[in-house]
Amino acid sequence: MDHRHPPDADRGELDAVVVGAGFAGLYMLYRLREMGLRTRVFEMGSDVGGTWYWNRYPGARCDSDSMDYSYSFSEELLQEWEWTSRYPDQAEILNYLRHVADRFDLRRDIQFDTRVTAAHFDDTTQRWAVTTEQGQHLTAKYVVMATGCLSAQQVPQMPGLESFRGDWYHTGGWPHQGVDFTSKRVGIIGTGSSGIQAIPVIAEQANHLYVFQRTPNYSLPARNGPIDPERVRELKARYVEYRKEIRYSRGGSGVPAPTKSALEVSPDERQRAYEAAWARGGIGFGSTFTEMTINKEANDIAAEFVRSKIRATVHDPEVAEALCPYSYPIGTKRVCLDTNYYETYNRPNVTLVDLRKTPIEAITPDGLRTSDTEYALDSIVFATGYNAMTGALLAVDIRGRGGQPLRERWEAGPRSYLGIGIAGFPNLFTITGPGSPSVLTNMPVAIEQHVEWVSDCVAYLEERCLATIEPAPAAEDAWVEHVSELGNATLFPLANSWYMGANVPGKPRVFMPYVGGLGVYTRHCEQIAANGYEGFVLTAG
Ligand code: NA7
Repeated sequence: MDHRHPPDADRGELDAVVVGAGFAGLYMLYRLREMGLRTRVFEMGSDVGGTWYWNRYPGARCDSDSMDYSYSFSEELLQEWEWTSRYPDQAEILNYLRHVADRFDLRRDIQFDTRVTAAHFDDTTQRWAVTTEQGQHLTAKYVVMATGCLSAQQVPQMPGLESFRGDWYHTGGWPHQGVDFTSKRVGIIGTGSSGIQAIPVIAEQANHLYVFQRTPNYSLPARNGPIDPERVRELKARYVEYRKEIRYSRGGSGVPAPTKSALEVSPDERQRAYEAAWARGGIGFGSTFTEMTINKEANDIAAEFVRSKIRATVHDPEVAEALCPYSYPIGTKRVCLDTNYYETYNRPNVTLVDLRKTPIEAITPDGLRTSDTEYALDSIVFATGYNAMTGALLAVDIRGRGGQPLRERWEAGPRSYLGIGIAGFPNLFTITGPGSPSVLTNMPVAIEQHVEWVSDCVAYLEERCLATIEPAPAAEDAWVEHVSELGNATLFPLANSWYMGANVPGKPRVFMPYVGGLGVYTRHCEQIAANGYEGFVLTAG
């Protein structure tokens, strides 16, 4: 069967439309279909996978432990799936998601190569009218935006890009056939997680790699390798239970919660603990001590430890210094995990260009010009990130009650109750939307929690023959206030990060994720549901 055209493609009346077929959309479809709802998923890509469909750049790999980076709703799936490395790479995760789609026969309700352009709520019929780029018009009682937090690519407006005679790529839209950089002069712009993963791999292939760095990042060694069979056995012996436990953890992963403050132990003990975390590798470094992201003094110690490692790794002291981050506290931008990132600057074919000293002026037909040099390049890689958390939602023309555009509603920053619902936008749900723990957690775990909450909510409405649910404006205001208060009590607002919307020109500066932890948040959501969807307004049919 041609999966791009489901047999019921012409049927315009649906119970639910789901936008996106990544981790969130696939599971949402599974749950809604289980309830017997006529559901259609629209997906821009030609296959399932979301982030892992698009991000095929060299070195693309997950920063979460593979044993935590999967669905937990099916025990058979949990037990049977075998990961090969400590952190799964892009191809392996994509295979996993394809396997899930096939195993649960999800493809027949997914329409690929289809971008949803608009979703308008009709006050009279109380249904959503959904339009696709292909000109399809459908109606649905529910719309679930499973569009991802990091899916709207950002290619910076640089003068001259259209004149460039070579090839250019964004890491989040990598050609599926791959790119051969052999004997090429390559320039990469951006040193976030994507750049830091791609740089060592491209450097091995390219004739010369120029890294154009605006802000250095804190990167920790991943220490990736084959998965430890002993750990797999141990976890699989109690996998379901373990996965339930991590839903109530702070970050949705098995990283143990710290118990001590860096400031209450001796400098020797601190050093030993950081050395041990560095040797273990992974994001656990940030959980060595309790208050890294709330106390500047504790943060400074951790940051200096990482800088000392950079200096010890990079041979040229000037390059090492340029790679050392000073301008924001560690952890307030997404910490990166790498394999040989700093070591790569010891290669003779790699040059670091510090854009703080010599900013980019233009892309030229033959390369890139900074304020003091013109670099001849065959290829340019934009590892320049995303319009995070709101970009993909606002790319769709969403209008709620009275035709109010979401773009207008969110002009001063996203406003949402729990990061799930928006006042004035009935029966519209956002999976891991702004105001939920989302990007501060291990995503599949946060996604499962949201999808299950939303499907329980839909079941509640269906069982009671209710027409709509939406947040009460007062509850939404209080949640937005709470999210912002928690964020402001941390060091996060000190960084110009994508968490703050600071990487997109003109985007309101608001700390978007909920920083209180997934466990606290999950319990709160459960309580709200148990209290008959407290803070939401429900209307009869
Ligand atoms: P990020 O983390 O947003 O990194 C983007 C990088 O691109 C960052 O170093 C930026 O520097 C740089 N950038 C962006 N625009 C420009 C311009 N105009 N000139 C020079 N440099 C620029 O995106 P990633 O794709 O690496 O990672 C996104 C998330 O995916 C990651 O956090 C993980 O959660 C997975 P800046 O820091 O803004 O100075």
